Amino acid sequence: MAKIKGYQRPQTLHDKPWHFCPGCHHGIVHRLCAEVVEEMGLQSQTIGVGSVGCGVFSYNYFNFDGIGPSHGRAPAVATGVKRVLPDKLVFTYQGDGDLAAIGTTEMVHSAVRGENITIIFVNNTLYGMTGGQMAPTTLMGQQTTTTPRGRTREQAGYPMKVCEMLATMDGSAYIARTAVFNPAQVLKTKKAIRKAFETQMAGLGFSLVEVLSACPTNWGMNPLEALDHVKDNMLPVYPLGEFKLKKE
Ligand SMILES: Cc1ncc(C[n+]2csc(CCOP(=O)(O)OP(=O)(O)O)c2C)c(N)n1
Repeated sequence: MAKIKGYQRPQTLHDKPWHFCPGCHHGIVHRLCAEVVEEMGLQSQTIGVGSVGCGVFSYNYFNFDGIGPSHGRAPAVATGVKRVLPDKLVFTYQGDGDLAAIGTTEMVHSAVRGENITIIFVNNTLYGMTGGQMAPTTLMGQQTTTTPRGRTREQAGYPMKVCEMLATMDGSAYIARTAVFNPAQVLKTKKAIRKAFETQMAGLGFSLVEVLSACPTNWGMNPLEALDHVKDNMLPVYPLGEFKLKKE
């Protein structure tokens, strides 16, 4: 009788339990990055650049080389690493506070320069690690610890749409937004991460995959309610899809 092959932890992930809250999507996104690195045969060639936020311990989980930069500076650090070691796969792993607030300059200008790096951008619409403050990506009306009555236009303007913005830049080669609220979306996210890494290894330029993610703890929801929140409230503001696909 044929044996069913069950899920196995990739060699690119250490055998350690996650520190993430129940229902958090960081663990899924970590696993997908690790699986793609393994499937592309790049374990010994990969350098992950972490961030400050709930993804800060990525170097504890990824079983390949990694660097921990200061808050928001991951694309600048990745730029330096990639320029010195152009044959490596270099990717950053960043939250929306890290990428779209404190690190806006690094994110925008690495795309403007067309740096041949990849950004994995986990958008949970707030600062998770520090207790749920508003980020540029917070939805209109969303309650956070710094917008207890909901985000308003007068106080904080509108949600920042990173993919739409970066897709306009000549230096960007692959830009996609995905989600992980069901198995089909998880597989699409994995494909997008693979395309981004392939884009980099083909030397085509800057790539970014934004993954819409749940933060049940800071949203004040249980994990199932948080999945619905991604579908019902985040998708209308942050539509999924490929925004840029440079072939050569
Ligand atoms: C220079 C600096 N400023 C502020 C902080 C505090 N800080 C740590 S994590 C964080 C927010 C991270 O949020 P995000 O990037 O959205 O990631 P998440 O935790 O939601 O995954 C902040 C402001 C810091 N560590 N360093």
